[in-house]
Amino acid sequence: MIPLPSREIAPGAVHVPGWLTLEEQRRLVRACREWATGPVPIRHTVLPRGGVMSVRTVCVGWHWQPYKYTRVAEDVNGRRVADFPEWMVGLGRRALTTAYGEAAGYTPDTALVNFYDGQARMGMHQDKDERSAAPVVSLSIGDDCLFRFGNTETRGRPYTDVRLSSGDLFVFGGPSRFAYHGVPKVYPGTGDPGTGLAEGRLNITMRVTGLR
Ligand code: MD3
Ligand code: FE
Repeated sequence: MIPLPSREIAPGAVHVPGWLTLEEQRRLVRACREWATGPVPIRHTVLPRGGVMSVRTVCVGWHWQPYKYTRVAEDVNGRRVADFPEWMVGLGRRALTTAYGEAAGYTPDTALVNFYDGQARMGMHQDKDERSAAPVVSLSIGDDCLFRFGNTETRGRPYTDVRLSSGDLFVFGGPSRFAYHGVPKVYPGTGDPGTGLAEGRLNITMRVTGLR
């Protein structure tokens, strides 16, 4: 096997283009479709000050709402979110092994699934609602996007722009775990319908909440 070339964008931030096979992407699309229907349906998250996120999100394991994790989706329908499946723990460990050469003790317990239509964006933010500094694993499926990876101090420069494509893996650990990041643009029509996703972009992030 020829190892896929991977690129360290910043210390602890490793991009592995084309990591998922088309078959793996198809399986993930199927799983996300199922989660999107319930027990807690996919929705646009409403922010505390009334804004509405342009991406649609469904959570597994723990429900994220700005800015906390709960088992029950009080802000949607009061149901408990779907369990975090064991096969996703395995996928998360494989991702860490690819990026860092080991996955010692990595046990993700939540996944946020974000769906982007052609107009959706995600502003620059840090992920800091987790009580753990364990790495975040990100998987992209469908249309390409422009991903902006910044610094830990400010929303602005310096940042690095990376184009993410279907099947790409990105792992954010170590000094990169609390960096600002965002998605300023999606490129409609660039995805392979063979993934099962006819349009738009799916991003799955696995995390360790540190909660129990
Ligand atoms: C860097 N999602 O769900 S994935 C998010 O494409 C989120 O849907 C974007 O930002 C998306 O919070 C970007 C890349 C990503 C995800 C989590 C990170 C980069 C990260 C956490 C820490 C540092
Ligand atoms: Fe994020």
